[in-house]
Amino acid sequence: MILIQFTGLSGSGKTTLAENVRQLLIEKKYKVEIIDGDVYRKTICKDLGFSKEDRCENVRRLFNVGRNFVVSDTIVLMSVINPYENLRNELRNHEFVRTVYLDCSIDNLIERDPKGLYKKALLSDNDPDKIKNFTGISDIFETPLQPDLVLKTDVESVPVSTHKLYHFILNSLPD
Ligand code: GGZ
Repeated sequence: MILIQFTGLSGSGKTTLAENVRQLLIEKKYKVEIIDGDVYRKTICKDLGFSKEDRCENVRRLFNVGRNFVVSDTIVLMSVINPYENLRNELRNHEFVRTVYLDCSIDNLIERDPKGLYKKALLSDNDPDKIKNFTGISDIFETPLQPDLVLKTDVESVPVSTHKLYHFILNSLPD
């Protein structure tokens, strides 16, 4: 089966699109597993923070979880920020991996900010509530140079992005 490595900033729609597409695929009787960074950071990745080293370790651990599902005939949706081009390329070397970039402008993310994380990332340095090393604000997100699919989640609606992703996955499945 295949593993979709999402890449995109916090709030760009990774979780929403993964859940929508999972539902559609389940209706078609496919086995689907969502591996969400935010969820696994509370379990097997709870020792990890947001340094470059920890983010890479996080993505590698989740990928190893994912590949075990791939061999058992499951479509894996790996929903993580996944900010580094080198590491994304390392994963791309596996023929069962596809890269989907959720492209959303930082202005739009700051405006939406459903969890209030951007607001906290933008606080002044001496504020105790400030989130440091926040991707897109005070930490790097390297624009993917060779994604297999780009979804412009700030200009297209959730149903449109869901539809595109769903058909992309169906077309990517092995015979
Ligand atoms: C980025 C952070 C940070 C910092 C906490 N930078 O949108 P969310 O809230 O629910 O999911 C984000 C999650 C990022 O974890 P990932 O495992 O996807 O990141 S990575 O691939 O870079 O390892 C966000 C929240 O954690 N969060 N602090 N500093 N996002």
